[in-house]
Amino acid sequence: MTVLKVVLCGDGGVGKSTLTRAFLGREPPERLTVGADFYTYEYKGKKFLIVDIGGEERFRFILPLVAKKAVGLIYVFDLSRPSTLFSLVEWDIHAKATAKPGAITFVIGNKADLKRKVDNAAIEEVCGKINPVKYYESTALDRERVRKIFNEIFNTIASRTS
Ligand SMILES: Nc1nc2c(ncn2[C@@H]2O[C@H](COP(=O)(O)OP(=O)(O)OP(=O)(O)O)[C@@H](O)[C@H]2O)c(=O)[nH]1
Ligand SMILES: [Mg+2]
Repeated sequence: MTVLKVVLCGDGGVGKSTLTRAFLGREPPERLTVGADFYTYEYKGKKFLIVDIGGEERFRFILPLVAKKAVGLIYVFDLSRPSTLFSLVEWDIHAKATAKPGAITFVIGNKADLKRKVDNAAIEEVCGKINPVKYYESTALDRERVRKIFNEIFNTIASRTS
């Protein structure tokens, strides 16, 4: 069986691990991700390898290695920290350098429960450069919605890959 790789990217502390683990029905992470965490997930007869990268600068060297041949890229930023949105452009360039050509990309603005400091124009500008299939907003406080978003993402990836 082919394993379809999906990589979560984005700056440290934006909530990548919290969202991933909520989707998988697990407890929130106890601390920042060191290097990368790997999870397997089966859906519609397809097996996914979910790679949750540590967003800290010092782990950035891992990205081209783990993004290799990825079919899905999920970019997460923090709606209360504008710099995390703008840095997605860099994440995108480096992830797409080794991901499969045409990798299916999604952007998630997380921490919607906090005071919003990113305006829609900025999100549109960044999404214009990245060209995601869809943009979502989430908060880890609503695990049900997080699961919905991720189900939709994996459904899209599953239906567009063979
Ligand atoms: N208020 C709020 N806090 C959140 C949300 N999502 C995550 N957090 C908190 O943000 C902190 C960082 O979350 P992580 O999931 O570890 O972030 P990460 O992107 O995996 O960070 P790295 O592993 O360093 O890349 C934790 O204290 C979480 O509880 C959210 O939607 N709202
Ligand atoms: Mg993490």
